[in-house]
Amino acid sequence: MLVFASSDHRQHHALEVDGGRLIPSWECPERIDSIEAALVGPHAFRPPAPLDHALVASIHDAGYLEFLASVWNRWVAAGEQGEAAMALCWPTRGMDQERVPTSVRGQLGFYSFAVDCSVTPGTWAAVCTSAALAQSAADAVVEGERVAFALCRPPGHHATSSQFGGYCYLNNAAVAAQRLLDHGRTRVAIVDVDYHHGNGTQDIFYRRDDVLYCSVHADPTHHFPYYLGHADERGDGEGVGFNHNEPMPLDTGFADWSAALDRCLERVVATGCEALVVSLGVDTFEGDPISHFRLAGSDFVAMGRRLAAAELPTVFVMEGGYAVGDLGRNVANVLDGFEAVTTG
Ligand code: Q9C
Ligand code: ZN
Repeated sequence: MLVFASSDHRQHHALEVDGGRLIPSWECPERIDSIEAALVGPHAFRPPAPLDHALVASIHDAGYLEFLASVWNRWVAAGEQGEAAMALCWPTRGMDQERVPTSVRGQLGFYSFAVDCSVTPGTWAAVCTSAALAQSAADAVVEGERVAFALCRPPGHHATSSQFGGYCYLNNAAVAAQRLLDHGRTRVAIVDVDYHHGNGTQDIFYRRDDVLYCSVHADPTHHFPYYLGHADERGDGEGVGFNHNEPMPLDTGFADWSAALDRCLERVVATGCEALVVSLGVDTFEGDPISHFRLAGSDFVAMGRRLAAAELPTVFVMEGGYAVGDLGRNVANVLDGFEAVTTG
């Protein structure tokens, strides 16, 4: 399989607040080392093409992009201390959610939704390359590849058009889907198999009927991102019927999980999608340190087989997965399962 990858992700190594402590983020550079080590050999690595900033601007708010590009330098210029720029206050109920603050601290809250996500000196460079990987994998599929894999880091599915959070800054899956639409596909499906609901992806496409968003994830009643991802969220306006959520309980194993995936894939077929973007998180793994599903390593092979059975040109975009020691094998299993179907 074609794998789009870059070492630029190393420039991003953030901090997060977890359990009342400031720790190095679970979303760490070693994740990519694990995946690259498992994919080298049978898979062909390619660097990304330069990022098409107009493509990113069709997904994200102009003010947000300007903020992300400049926030680190502004943080330093404001005399702030420490290794990372982090938000401490957000415009929630009862506050003004329209007026953009002028201060860097005010803007950090305005343009984010969770304290698990901070900005470091190399964050902007890393997130641009991550989005470029998704763009390049989509281009490979446009040019006729059956499947391509974007080894994105940081991940993207929690990023909304104007907010970072959940380790995500730019929405790589949305970039890939939009690229496929811009090159002639009339309807694209995003199937999100990450443990967490992709609130950003859902929100970006919620009022549109050209992108079907389907997700199997931990019930937001109890799990991050808490405030989106319920089964009754089906789309709005033109987008009614083009959003499909499968919230699952704690300790869900592959039998129930894969039945939910199959319901998603039935929606993909029923809505006439011409291409598939998979938001590939493997934090559904039983050994994941921050998640609570029970998928075994071998289940990821079966996952890949089921995704291939949709018989659509497919772009895999890397999302979560934090069991660093097993991460590479779990990802390789998905790709191997997919290729076992497509190459007979
Ligand atoms: N105790 C993705 O998988 N909260 N993001 C973690 C840890 C945020 C996960 C708290 C989890 C975000 C792409
Ligand atoms: Zn996740």
